[in-house]
Amino acid sequence: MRIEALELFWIKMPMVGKFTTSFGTTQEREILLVRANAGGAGGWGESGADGVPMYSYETAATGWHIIERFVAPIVLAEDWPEQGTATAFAERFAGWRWHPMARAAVEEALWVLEAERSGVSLRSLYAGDRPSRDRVPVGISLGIQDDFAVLAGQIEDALGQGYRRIKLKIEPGKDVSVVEPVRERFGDIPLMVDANCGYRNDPQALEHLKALDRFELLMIEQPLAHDDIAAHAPLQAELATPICLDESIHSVRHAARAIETGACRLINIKASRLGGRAVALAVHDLCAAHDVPVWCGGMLESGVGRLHNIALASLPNFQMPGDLSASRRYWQQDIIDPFVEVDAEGHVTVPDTVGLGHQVMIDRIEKNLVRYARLSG
Ligand code: OSB
Ligand code: MG
Repeated sequence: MRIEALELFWIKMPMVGKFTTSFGTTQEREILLVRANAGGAGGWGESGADGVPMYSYETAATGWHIIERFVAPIVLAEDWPEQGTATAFAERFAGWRWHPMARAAVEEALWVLEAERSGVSLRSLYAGDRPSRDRVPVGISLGIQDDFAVLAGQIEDALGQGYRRIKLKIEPGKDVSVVEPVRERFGDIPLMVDANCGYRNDPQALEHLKALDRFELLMIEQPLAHDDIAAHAPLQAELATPICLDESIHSVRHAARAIETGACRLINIKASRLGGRAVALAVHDLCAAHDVPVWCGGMLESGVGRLHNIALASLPNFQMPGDLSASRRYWQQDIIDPFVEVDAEGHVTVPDTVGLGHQVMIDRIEKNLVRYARLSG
């Protein structure tokens, strides 16, 4: 099979509210979407990268460059198997060390294209011969707030909407002072924190994080440097609270090393960070074999990336609620129809219709378009 064209859509969408982490604030999200076309069918994928390199060195612009110059020429020149297109792509590019988000966006598009052409759901392709679920529990990720009353209002709303777990962003100086009043006000809710590497230069990281143990959090996500898995092992040995790694895990090898050395007890899976569903699945399976639960992280995705995350999170070792919020949590008008909704029990439904499962609204993409290209052989 030949891929006739790869279309790139670089969009910029305002967020309904600003989102602050220890690495910066996002108010407007730049997103790179890819559509892969063959034989009248099209499949959509999304790069998790933003317009600014903060979480990752990748941006919408670097993704554009890598795909246009290096990935598309190969994708458009080669003959791909009709079944297993996306797997063949992942294998073809597995030796590329970097730019995982650019590769993941193309891989995602090929998964949906393959689902469309085979008349099956994305979920069934992602699951393969593994069992998968019809609905998955969701948590919400809340940014750093200066005003506790604002944060408390957001938590109250989220619990009212059914969210199964609350994640609070923290940084040195905004940890116990945030978690303590939340525990006092909301009691025993499922609660966790994410430091986004914020304690990497804190000489008192251990003391500061140990002070969180008494709040019985589900986990502390990525306290130390992204490039220092090893530093998390002695920290985990001292903490009662499980450490979950996000930014540090870019490969199956990283996951294996983190588990072996006791650097964490949980892993956050983002297919974008890992370079696609193929690696995400391998990390999922490795963790399952070691009894390490995983959960699905998010990158403030549009509906396209959100639906990919939801399909992935239907796999069995995604044992904890994922960052898979409703479309309206981030977007006034998401680019999919219908929007992703969270039900009263805090679940999102995993579509089982053909392809991505929701319609991608090209008029909404065009309204937010920064740059477009159609690359063909
Ligand atoms: O660390 O999980 C993170 C958003 C952008 C970059 C990194 C992270 C996040 C989130 C939000 O926590 C997750 C989401 O709801 O998409
Ligand atoms: Mg995180």
